[in-house]
Amino acid sequence: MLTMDDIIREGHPTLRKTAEEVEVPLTSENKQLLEKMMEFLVHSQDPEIAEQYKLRPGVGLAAPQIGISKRMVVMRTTDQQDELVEYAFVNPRIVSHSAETTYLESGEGCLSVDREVSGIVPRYARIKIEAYDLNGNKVVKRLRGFLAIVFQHELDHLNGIMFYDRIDENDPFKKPLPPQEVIKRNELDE
Ligand code: FHF
Ligand code: ZN
Repeated sequence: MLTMDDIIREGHPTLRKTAEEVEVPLTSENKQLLEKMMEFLVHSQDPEIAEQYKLRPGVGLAAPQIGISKRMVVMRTTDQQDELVEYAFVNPRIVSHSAETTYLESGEGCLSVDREVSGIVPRYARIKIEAYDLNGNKVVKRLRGFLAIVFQHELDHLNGIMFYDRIDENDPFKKPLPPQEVIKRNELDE
């Protein structure tokens, strides 16, 4: 099983690389890897197993975080109807997104970051994604809310981006402008 010892931490060069596209359908090796990644999330969310192995509870994991520079991610959390959602995505991408942005009130954390980094991490509020699943089937989904945020955090790992790269360094708590608040030029200025 995967434990925290398998997770590489910030400073490791693999976290800054662009991960490689994965061949679809998956080789049995890549399929097993995704299954092992999902098993880590299950274990990390089980209070007894997490305590026993000192796992940090995680809702997502990207292959580069275990030192494997491949475009594969897993997510496990509940949706807005409180239903359990488990996704394993290969070569995931965002095909379209809202202009509106959102962020987690409490900020983000990362299994590869052993410190608190506070600040607003702006994310698209709604995304349409394409990916392949474990069986090599193409999946198209629309995500919103926490699921959309987790997906974008995982996709960033495939592109060498850490969540704190997206925090405004001069004003970490600056709220992103909603699109409906684009500032209009005063008509009296004409
Ligand atoms: C987490 N944990 O899973 C964080 C870290 C926004 O790339 O968010 O680094 F367990 C993946 C309910 C709510 C229950 C939150 C994406 C965060 C992804 C993993 N935990 C949670 C929960 C959590 C990272 N990661 C703090 C470990
Ligand atoms: Zn992370």
